[in-house]
Amino acid sequence: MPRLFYALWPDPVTRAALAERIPEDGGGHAVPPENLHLTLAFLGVCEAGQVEALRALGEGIVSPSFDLPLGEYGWFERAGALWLGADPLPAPLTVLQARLARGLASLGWTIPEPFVPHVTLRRGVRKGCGVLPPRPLCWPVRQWGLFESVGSAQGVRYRPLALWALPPAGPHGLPRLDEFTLWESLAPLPVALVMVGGVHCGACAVLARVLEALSSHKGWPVFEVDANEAGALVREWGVFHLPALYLFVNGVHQAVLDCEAREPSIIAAVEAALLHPAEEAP
Ligand code: 2AM
Repeated sequence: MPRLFYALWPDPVTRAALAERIPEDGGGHAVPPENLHLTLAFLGVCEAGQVEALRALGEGIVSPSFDLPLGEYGWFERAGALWLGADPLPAPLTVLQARLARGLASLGWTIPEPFVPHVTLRRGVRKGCGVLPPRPLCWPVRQWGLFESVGSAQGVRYRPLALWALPPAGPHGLPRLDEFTLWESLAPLPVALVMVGGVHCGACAVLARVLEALSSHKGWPVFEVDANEAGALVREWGVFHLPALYLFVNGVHQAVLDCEAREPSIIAAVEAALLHPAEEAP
């Protein structure tokens, strides 16, 4: 039965920078560079039949990318783990982890709180070491995934079962889409909301916050298209006032949502639109 966890997975440059910050004389043993990661949720041993539901959960959580500053060593006494911690904690990381924990709760898992984001560098360390703080490091977090921990004669290795990209954030902090990424991003999603907004549009900022909360409560992925950038898309869709809100089902336009920027109104509009055949493409 697989032993599973969700984690942020570093790019090769960040991985090398993390490896450089493993103290040489901390006791215990260093984590092999290829294993360095940041755990979002540890699930432990699972039934093989649960993997699909866990993969689907991750697939549906679309969060924007972010930069993670890492600048402090920390130590877990019980686990004997020496780690590198995040300070300050970027809001998109808190949001991603909270959405994952809520999704897992709905599948019956309880994820211990509080979430202490950390990259373990050495294990079996008996004493919190007095090493000086490392050179600060900024991890451009662009990818996360579901992993299996596999034991071997060479020690434990982590095998990705699914990897998901974190798209760049738009002007209002939602994952950004443009004409090139729209189809690829929306196709796997049974329900997705796309706001077309503008940089200096106050009503767009308000709607973005409502969509973010709604996404977290309902599990519906939300995106934004920057009207100033995606001119071709805006013309094709005939957008004439901002913000405009669209519902997509597996990458196919389902409806324009013409409703108040309040959670209950949007939920009612989505649920009503899902009962009807798809409208013609905008
Ligand atoms: P760690 O980095 O703090 O040691 C894969 O084993 C990942 O899951 C590791 O990153 C590890 O966190 C975490 N993990 C392993 N056992 C755990 C446990 N019992 N509780 C919480 N996290 C655990």
